[in-house]
Amino acid sequence: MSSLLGIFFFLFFFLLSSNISAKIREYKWRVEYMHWCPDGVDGVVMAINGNFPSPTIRALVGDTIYVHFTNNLPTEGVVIHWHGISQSGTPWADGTASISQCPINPGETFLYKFQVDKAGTYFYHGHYGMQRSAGLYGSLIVEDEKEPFHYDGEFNLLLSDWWHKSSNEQQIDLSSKPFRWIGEPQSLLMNGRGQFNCSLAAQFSKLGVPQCKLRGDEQYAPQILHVHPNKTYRLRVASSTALSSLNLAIGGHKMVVVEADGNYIQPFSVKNMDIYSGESYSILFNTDQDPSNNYWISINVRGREPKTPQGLTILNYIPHFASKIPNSPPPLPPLWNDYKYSKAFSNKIFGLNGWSPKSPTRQNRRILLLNTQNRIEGYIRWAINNVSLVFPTTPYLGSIKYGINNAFDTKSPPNTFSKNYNIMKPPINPNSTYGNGIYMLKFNTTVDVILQNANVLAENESEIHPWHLHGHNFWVLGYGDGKFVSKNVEKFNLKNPPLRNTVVVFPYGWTAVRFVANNPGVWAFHCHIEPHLHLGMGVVFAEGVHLVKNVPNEALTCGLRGKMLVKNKHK
Ligand SMILES: *[C@@H]1O[C@H](CO)[C@@H](O)[C@H](O)[C@H]1NC(C)=O
Ligand SMILES: *[C@@H]1O[C@H](CO)[C@@H](O)[C@H](O)[C@H]1NC(C)=O
Ligand SMILES: *[C@@H]1O[C@H](CO)[C@@H](O)[C@H](O)[C@H]1NC(C)=O
Ligand SMILES: *[C@@H]1O[C@H](CO)[C@@H](O)[C@H](O)[C@H]1NC(C)=O
Ligand SMILES: *[C@@H]1O[C@H](CO)[C@@H](O)[C@H](O)[C@H]1NC(C)=O
Ligand SMILES: *[C@@H]1O[C@H](CO)[C@@H](O)[C@H](O)[C@H]1NC(C)=O
Ligand SMILES: [Cu+2]
Repeated sequence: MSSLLGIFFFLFFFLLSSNISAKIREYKWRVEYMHWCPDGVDGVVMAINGNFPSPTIRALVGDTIYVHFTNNLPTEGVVIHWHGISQSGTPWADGTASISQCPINPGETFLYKFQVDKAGTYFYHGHYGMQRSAGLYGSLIVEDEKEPFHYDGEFNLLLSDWWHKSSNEQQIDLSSKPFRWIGEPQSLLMNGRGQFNCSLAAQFSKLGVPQCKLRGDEQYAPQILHVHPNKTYRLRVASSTALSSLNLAIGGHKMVVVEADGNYIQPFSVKNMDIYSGESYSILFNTDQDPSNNYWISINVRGREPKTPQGLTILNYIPHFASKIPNSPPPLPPLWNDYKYSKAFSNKIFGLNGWSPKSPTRQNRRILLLNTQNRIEGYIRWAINNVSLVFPTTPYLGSIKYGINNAFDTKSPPNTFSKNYNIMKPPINPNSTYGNGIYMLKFNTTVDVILQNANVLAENESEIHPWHLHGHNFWVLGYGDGKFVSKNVEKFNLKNPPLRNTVVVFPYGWTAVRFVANNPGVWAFHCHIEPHLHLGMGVVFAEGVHLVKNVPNEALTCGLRGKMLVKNKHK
């Protein structure tokens, strides 16, 4: 019923204004738990209006999105983050619990209202606890009539990883003493569909896994991509994985990468590509291969020793038979720990001249953020400059805007880490603490952040961390190996750095980004690996909060702000 209403609203507004002026696109959504079978094993997912993954929003640049979001989860709060949307003027709609709003209580409806001011491939997802891992994600696509490339048709793949253990249990495992790691995912999903106990490519495998049927209406049956020969297609791809870094390939077809995180980039051609959690890309491919054959589309785990079967679906040329296994094995992915390969891919991405704003030539402030894995009171945590982020009960946006005292630690976390820290060796680090202090950025200033990777608690191990910034894009100025030193600045790319909202930090390496603090609000900057954020791997920036206007009361009525409103009522 609600999804029908959604379609009705959509058609209504679509027909109402057939000119190019911006539209309102209105949706009525309810989120609930639902039995589902994402990979051949029955489980429970978080679904919106009965859909897993959640419904796709398609809009035109400049449109305003209204989502009447009802929480039908029996006992948990919920929020939705619109990943990659600037939320300029609507920081309360960013959908981050404890930062931009209060969790929406069971039974309540919250209205998300925001403008999509930039074309691109985006997605949305839960941002409270580990609700993204529970399957709360969907695609958000913003179109523009003017683009720097041409294509005849398009597809959309939302990538994710899936565990058979519930996200609630995973969350408890991670917060336990002794620590219990969640392990590698059972399957990789494309648009919510994967195969756990069978393989589409069984005939090419020596592992003796059973062959999956290709025809069927199973909930986990792969979505086959049907193409016409001699055309150009756009493949939109976004990664909502909880843990996995991925490599994507289309057997027999070259891919030209043209968009990253909603920003046009200088096109470059590859035979496979890396995609980290929180990133999105558009690639173009030509259907120039033998149309009588079918081709694999595959995703493989990178950066962690793979214990998860590759995710597969099929590219089929119309009018040939779709349910036919390709006649050769799936494309061979790069070795999981071939970081040189991954770095080469990241270093091919440049901003497209004339299509994205230029980076300011100098910064006003540089913040160095060292990530370490620590033990705090026997619990395993991640810390940034010795502070492991724990969210306060009163959302920062409310406590800052309304000047509420004691809502969070007003002392700013450290701007840097000690020069003699050995990133190759995890020192005993008794100084790490839980904290909820934030970085106050002077409005309109240019900020550089250097993300510094280091060893984890185990010897000789360092992990990939894709960092995502809310409310802004940043320019990626460069990557390097080892410890960042000030002369690395000389090698920053100020000519054509790509603009993005998510960037990877390679093992034992650093990554430098630059952004302008010109979006009034409070914004998370964090590792997009869900268990890492849960264990404290993030920071919070605030800028120009006094300029924030028109915050709906229901966004921030909880914690100390809730008490304040009750008190005023009784006066
Ligand atoms: C494997 O998948 C089949 C359906 O194809 C199902 O009947 C069976 O129960 C599954 N086995 C396991 C161990 O999940
Ligand atoms: C596609 O283009 C090739 C080369 O131009 C041509 O030989 C072929 O017949 C075309 N195929 C179709 C189905 O149009
Ligand atoms: C902890 O930090 C404080 C202040 O930064 C410093 O004085 C102290 O030496 C540190 N302790 C250790 C064990 O490094
Ligand atoms: C973090 O803790 C270590 C050791 O406990 C200390 O040497 C270092 O100075 C601390 N760093 C910061 C930024 O406080
Ligand atoms: C912020 O910077 C922009 C560009 O330099 C300028 O136009 C604007 O007036 C500034 N706003 C404030 C409030 O300083
Ligand atoms: C870690 O690396 C060092 C230097 O390469 C080596 O000597 C040591 O054995 C390694 N430790 C482990 C546990 O692999
Ligand atoms: Cu991480």
